[in-house]
Amino acid sequence: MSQTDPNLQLRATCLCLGPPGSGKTLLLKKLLSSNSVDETTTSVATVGMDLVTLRYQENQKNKTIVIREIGGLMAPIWNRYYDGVNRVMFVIDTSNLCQISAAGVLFYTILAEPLLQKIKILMVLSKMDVSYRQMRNEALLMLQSKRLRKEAKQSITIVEASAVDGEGTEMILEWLKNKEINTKL
Ligand SMILES: Nc1nc2c(ncn2[C@@H]2O[C@H](COP(=O)(O)OP(=O)(O)OP(=O)(O)O)[C@@H](O)[C@H]2O)c(=O)[nH]1
Ligand SMILES: [Mg+2]
Repeated sequence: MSQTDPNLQLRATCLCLGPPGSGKTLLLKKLLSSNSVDETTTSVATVGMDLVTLRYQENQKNKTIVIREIGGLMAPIWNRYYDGVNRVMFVIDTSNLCQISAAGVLFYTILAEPLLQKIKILMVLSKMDVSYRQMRNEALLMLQSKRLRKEAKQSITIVEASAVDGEGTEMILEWLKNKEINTKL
């Protein structure tokens, strides 16, 4: 029930962003098909962008969500794709604390972007299968997540996830479908 369709480019209203190697491609693959990813699955850096189309049924209607992943190395030109966007999934690798401040800078840039003041943001703490709680707490502290959630204009939801064991994927799908989700973070 899923496919990547280059003709749907203009309708991508959700962006998937985050530093290089933070786990965007693998997570999107997992969202498309939970059986397609396990610990042996590998991915290559996204040069340019990828489109992912999620299809599902709700109240007997067919619905489609198009997500555009733009590779972390493309961060200087992410802003070319902000027009018409109403959601951003921002993926941060919590197992790599060396990258947290770079992730923070990119995240703040998104929060400050005039075109993105009214969007919903999902901060995805990825690779939880190789991270652990203390690292996650450190990451949230370094990102000043509590303050951000209080002060940012955007609604920010935080979720822990793993493309390898599937943690958090249900919540991400619910968020994409615009359902309220309750997270402990
Ligand atoms: N253990 C573990 N490894 C992961 C997970 N997600 C991604 N990886 C690994 O992390 C590396 C980078 O993953 P990608 O999904 O390609 O990262 P990306 O964010 O798409 O990177 P760019 O496209 O370069 O911006 C790969 O070697 C993946 O196998 C995860 O949840 N757990
Ligand atoms: Mg990628």
